[in-house]
Amino acid sequence: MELDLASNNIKISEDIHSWEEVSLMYNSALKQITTKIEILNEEFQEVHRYNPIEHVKARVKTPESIVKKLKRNGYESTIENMVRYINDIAGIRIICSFTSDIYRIAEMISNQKDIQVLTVKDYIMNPKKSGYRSYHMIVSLPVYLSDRIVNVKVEIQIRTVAMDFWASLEHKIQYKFEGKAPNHINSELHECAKMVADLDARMLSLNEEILAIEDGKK
Ligand code: 0O2
Repeated sequence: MELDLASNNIKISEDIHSWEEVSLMYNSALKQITTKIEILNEEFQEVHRYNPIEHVKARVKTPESIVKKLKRNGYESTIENMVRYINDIAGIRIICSFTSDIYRIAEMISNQKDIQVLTVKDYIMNPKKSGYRSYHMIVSLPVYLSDRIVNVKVEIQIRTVAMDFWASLEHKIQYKFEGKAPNHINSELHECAKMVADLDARMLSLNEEILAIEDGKK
């Protein structure tokens, strides 16, 4: 039997009864995707003598923050609504050095046959009003259980070290002020976001120059 937790037209109540079962599916999906990413990174290191990925963080969203997000979006707190409306119950964040690595990694992930890309939000090409920059993908992948295959959604956020530094501080600030930070803090964050974008661009061009020099020596 194949159960599709990644589709919006599902009747899951008879198949999944508890948070423990939901959590098992999402944890399994995260394990699979983490392994896939490790393999891609190791292969890249082998072929190109260079690691595009600095580090990876994976987490299953806590029931408390799922309930909060459901409430925020006007949905009742049911298992069915969690699975249907919350796209980031399983989340993985991939941190790399350069913006070019982000697109390279996104392409490598999309090319995997058993991964279906459901949506892409490119907040690098189109930063959020807050100044937030990152590349988001919602993907679906099959988890093989003893008696069924379950397609599970995972949110993948890919960003540079600098983007991650900014996003962590901004998240902390918004949490502290419950989303109503004073104007001068928001505009300072906006300025910092511009500096981060500039830093990323300059570091990338510096790296490309170094690579070109190395290539010239071969
Ligand atoms: P938390 O607490 O980090 O989990 P969707 O998830 O697609 O249904 P949304 O919010 O439209 O809904 O998706 P989007 O824009 O792709 O954002 C998803 C996640 O990206 C957020 O999850 C944050 O982790 C991160 N994010 C988005 N915008 C910002 C921002 O302005 N600043 C920071 N620091 N992070 C951001 P959650 O569930 O909102 O929050």
